[in-house]
Amino acid sequence: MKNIASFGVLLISLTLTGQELFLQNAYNRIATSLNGEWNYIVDPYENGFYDYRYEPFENAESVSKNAFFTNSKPTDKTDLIEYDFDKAPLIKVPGDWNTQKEKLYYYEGTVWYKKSFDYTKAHDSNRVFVYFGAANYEVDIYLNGEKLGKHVGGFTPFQFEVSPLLREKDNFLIVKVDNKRKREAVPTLNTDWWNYGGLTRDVKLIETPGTYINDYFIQLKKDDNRLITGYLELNGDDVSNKKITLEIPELKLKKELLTNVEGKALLEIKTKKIQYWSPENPKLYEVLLRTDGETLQDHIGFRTINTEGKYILLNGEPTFLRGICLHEESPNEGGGRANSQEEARKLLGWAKELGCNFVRLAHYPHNEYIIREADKMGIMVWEEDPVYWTIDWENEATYRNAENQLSEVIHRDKNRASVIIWSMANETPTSGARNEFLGSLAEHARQMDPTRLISAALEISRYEGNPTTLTISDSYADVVDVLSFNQYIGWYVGTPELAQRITWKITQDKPVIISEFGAGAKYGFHGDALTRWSEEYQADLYKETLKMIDKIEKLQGVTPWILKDFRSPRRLLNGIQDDYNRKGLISDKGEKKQAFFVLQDYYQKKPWKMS
Ligand code: GCB
Repeated sequence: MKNIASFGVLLISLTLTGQELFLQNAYNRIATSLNGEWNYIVDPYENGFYDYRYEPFENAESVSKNAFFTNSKPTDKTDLIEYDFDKAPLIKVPGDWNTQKEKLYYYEGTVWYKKSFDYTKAHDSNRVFVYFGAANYEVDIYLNGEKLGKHVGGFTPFQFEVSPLLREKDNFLIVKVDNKRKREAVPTLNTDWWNYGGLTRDVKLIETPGTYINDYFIQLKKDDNRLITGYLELNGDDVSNKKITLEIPELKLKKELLTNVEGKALLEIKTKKIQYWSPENPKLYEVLLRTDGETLQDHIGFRTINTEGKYILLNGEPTFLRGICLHEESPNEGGGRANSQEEARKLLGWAKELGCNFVRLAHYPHNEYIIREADKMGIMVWEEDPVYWTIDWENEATYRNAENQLSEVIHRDKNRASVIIWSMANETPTSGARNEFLGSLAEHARQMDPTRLISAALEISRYEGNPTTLTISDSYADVVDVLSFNQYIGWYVGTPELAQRITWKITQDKPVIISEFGAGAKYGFHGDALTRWSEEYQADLYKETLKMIDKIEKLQGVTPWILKDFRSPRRLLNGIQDDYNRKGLISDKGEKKQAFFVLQDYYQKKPWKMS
């Protein structure tokens, strides 16, 4: 672990120069979608990657035709080639393989994907990138038989430049996707969600001028609601001393900036009459960025988010976060990974119906659609690095991986007003190595983004051995801006009546969020309030818990677990769970359970503004 700090510095500098990361605002760029049907080959032994001595084909001097990424065909009838992408079946991208193909429901391993396409650039000097919204978990990518690169981490975007390899006809893009779980990975072997594999988000080709706007960060300064700060950054051969214009027409604001030798221009703009983004008024301004060669459009909201003592201040006003946790699971019949704007709208629509102004996107970065919709709908967002439970804290590569995934999500969403909290981890066991690991992550997040709050979902402990007095004794509480913790009194500990005998002793002078509580209930199963799995038990637990947490003097928000039932291989009880964690307020088929209305009622009565 001793070298973690220096690794941190290295990655920060790569991140800040934008060398390793994808371009900003892929969402609004000129793009050609590669979504749709791809050919796929299931390859559990990775026969298309390794030879029979288990040496990677790609390391050989002359690459065998049996390497799948060569997409070879027999040249005559005597030729022996044991695969053919064009005869392989089709699978939909974006999408997980588990819910598309019955045979792949439990599959964890390698699947190869192939897409053929033609492409003509608008201008010869333009550059073209292949951009993936995400792929779970580890991918090797090849275009026309050449390796473009590799990416690790299942929930964040990555891109590769393809300009030198691209031809007008018959390109073939081949991706080896491997979702095997590994102890040293992030997340590790054990999670409470389905390990959906595949090209789970949009894939597209993005064309830019030779020198293009690669990155920008445009937000209000944390402690000055009149000052827009950040930077703009070019990428290309000729980035120095170039003019970039930033325009926000509605604010009648137009500013010309000149880049430095690194292609970067720092931003500091004083504004007057700004309408601040908030759940009541999710105001987004059209922002235009122009160079000689391109115009880029975005919609950006401006707000400040701070803490002061026990308060969370949105635009300077104490605000209660009326939240709910979400997994990135489709709200539609059959579930699976959500990956569309329509699904994002439906999920956030349910959250709105509950009365939420906040969602906790657990336990990994969700797709960009949901963040963009939250911006438009006025829902504040908690985003989380997939550092979950028992990560390999001593392993430097594990740290680099966690930090890289954090960099990628901050990089993607740093211009979104809805995002107010970066969460470093969920329910991690305290130890020196863990504190160092999470400490470095928080430092890294603050360096990349000084405008937002840092948190992590922690665990509770008993106060000086007293079983009914609870406290937070985790020293990571000193690092975070918002003190969040999960607790399952009444479900994993006792029955709901226990909640009324609990006393809380929270000594830290920070805002408190209960980041999880909940109980499993099968929709339509009824019993009395003590019958496990009944809707009545879950509803009663919600009532008792909400009464209990209202007594926490520093409470500034709550995100119960969870909006909708979600698939998990840890949930095997036949007839009740059937592979689903049943703590949803809504069933996997979209039916609302009684507890939904208990929470809705609580939120209707809860004032937004705290005093
Ligand atoms: C937790 C975890 C969450 C689980 C939940 C449960 O504490 O953070 O990922 O799904 O409990 O249902 O047990």
